[in-house]
Amino acid sequence: MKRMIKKRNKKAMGLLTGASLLMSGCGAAMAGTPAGLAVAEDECLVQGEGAKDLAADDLLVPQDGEAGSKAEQAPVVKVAHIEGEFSFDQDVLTPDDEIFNIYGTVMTGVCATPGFALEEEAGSYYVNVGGKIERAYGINVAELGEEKAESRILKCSCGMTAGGLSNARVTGVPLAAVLELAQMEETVNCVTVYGADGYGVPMPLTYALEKEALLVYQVNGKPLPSQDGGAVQLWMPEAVARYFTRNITHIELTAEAAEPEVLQAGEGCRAKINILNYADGVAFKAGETIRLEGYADDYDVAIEAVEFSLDGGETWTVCPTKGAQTDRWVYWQFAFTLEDAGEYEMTVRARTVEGRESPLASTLHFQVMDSGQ
Ligand SMILES: Nc1nc2c(c(=O)[nH]1)N[C@H]1C(S)=C(S)[C@@H](COP(=O)(O)O)O[C@H]1N2
Ligand SMILES: [Mo]
Repeated sequence: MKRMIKKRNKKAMGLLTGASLLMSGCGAAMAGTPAGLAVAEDECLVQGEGAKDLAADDLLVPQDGEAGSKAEQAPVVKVAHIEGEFSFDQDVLTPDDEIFNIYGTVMTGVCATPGFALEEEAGSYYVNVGGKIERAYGINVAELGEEKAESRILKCSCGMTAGGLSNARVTGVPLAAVLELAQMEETVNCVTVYGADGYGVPMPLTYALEKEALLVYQVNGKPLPSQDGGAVQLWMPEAVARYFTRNITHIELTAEAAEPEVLQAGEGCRAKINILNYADGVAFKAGETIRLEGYADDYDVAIEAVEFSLDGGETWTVCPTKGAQTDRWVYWQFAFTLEDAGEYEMTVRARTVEGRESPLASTLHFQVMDSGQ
């Protein structure tokens, strides 16, 4: 199943906080682009070949009942080489109210702990550190943050479902700063960050330090909701969300016979793509600008292009995402216009710098009505 994230009809872009989307015509290099903001500079290329991985038949299979009945009434109009204005921005943030339930509500039982409560009780920033160290100690992460806090925009991507991706401004203390106080035995090669629910995933210590793991206590400027007293969450840049232990209570440093394997995302969750602002069945007017937006991401592998097809994968318009970074999502926007009334289906997929194409493309079935209607 593709659409794990509930679609919001006509979600206004104003609901997204943070930097606004910059529009740039494909081909038009942006002058005065703020530093750190990646903007597409390249022309979207139209590819003539058919889809390699996605059979056209598969793509046109309606995704739900509603689209199904409509698709039977009117055949889908195919448009080859759809042209449009493409842009992307990696600093668009997931709205606050969604960050804490994007996994918890939609994916209960798949990824999140069932029964995860969103209580706004005062949480504890106190984390204990133990294991193969000279002396165990406790530390108040928020207090340490007064000196050592870092704030950056990061994504959190579930490696077990095709949906489940958020982008947030997080504030926290580097794991390295917390472990600085530990006089570790030389054999230590593994760190496990435990939550109040006993959850913890062992990972190589070198990996956690190289990735610059953060002990986060604020997300989008707000304290994290806490459970059983814990109000700190581990954020691991570029890693699967299973490492993002919530409600941290303690950190254990151990010496394992072999370093634990680094968790990888499932194949079906790679090169994630989603259209976020419309649901199937939406109607537009002929000649009206249709603006689609959504995300693309592939963990520690950069997204190279977002690709659009309005003919079931026979032709693709390839929009490069030059300069896209791996620590944040690629939030894309594609604007186009259709002059003829009819039923259409847009298919969007992502391609990574390693050449991987989204195993699950995202589709939007929509209608264009005569402007007089
Ligand atoms: N304490 C605790 N942390 C946890 C989990 C858990 O079950 N317990 N699940 C992980 C998984 S699989 C995911 S996808 C993320 C969900 O992140 P969230 O805090 O945004 O819900 O939490 C991670 N952290
Ligand atoms: Mo997850």
